[in-house]
Amino acid sequence: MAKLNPIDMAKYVSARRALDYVEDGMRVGLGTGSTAAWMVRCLGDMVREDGLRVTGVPTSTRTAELARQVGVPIAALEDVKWLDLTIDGADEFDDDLNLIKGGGGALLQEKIVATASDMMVVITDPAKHVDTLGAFPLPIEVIPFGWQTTKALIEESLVGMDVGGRGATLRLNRDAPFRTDEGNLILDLHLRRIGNPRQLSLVLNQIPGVVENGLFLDICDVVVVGAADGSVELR
Ligand code: ABF
Repeated sequence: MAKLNPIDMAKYVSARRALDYVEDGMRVGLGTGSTAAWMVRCLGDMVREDGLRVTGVPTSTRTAELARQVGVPIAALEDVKWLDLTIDGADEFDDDLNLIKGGGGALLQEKIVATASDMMVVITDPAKHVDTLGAFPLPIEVIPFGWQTTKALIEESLVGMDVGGRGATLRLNRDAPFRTDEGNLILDLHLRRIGNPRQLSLVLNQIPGVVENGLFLDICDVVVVGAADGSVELR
């Protein structure tokens, strides 16, 4: 392999280490994002070169396409029903292994697949670690019908919440008209700090029009932190 730049090296070593959890015959959730893409490519090598037998369940159409390209057999979650392991990236993680995910717009399938797994392993790098979640804008998936009304209801729900305080902004995803694989929209909630993620997640998901949010709480079992020097830390 050609020498990797520091960012790709960190992604590669975390992805490669996470694959140590994959055993022959496993049903594996395949995450979305650039770090997860390294994992899918390495998994393809293991299938082609080592004869590893796995069934991959992609969390986005782009991951499904990459899996096909590299030779990872895939199936729909409807057909597999439950998974042994999911390996996915993240936008932020804290010391409780709670995550913000969804910067890539795949949070709904990612959360369904990760929840339907015996184990979730997150692959990431030191820059994603935070003491308190919220520096990364929280993606919220909403249906297109009346999304501006849903946005107003979300803003109202923040009153009195333990979040970043004044200046919090909510806007349609920067790639608007960004559509998820399900045809929904992503709103980015710029809170800077989320003091009570559990409370916020429950409140958000009660709002009609909100499909899901990017807070992954009590789902992740292991965070594999890759570094540019090729070292790996497990949390
Ligand atoms: C995906 O991985 C998304 O939920 C998250 O936004 C992304 C992180 O992407 P990358 O690995 O490219 O930083 O699971």
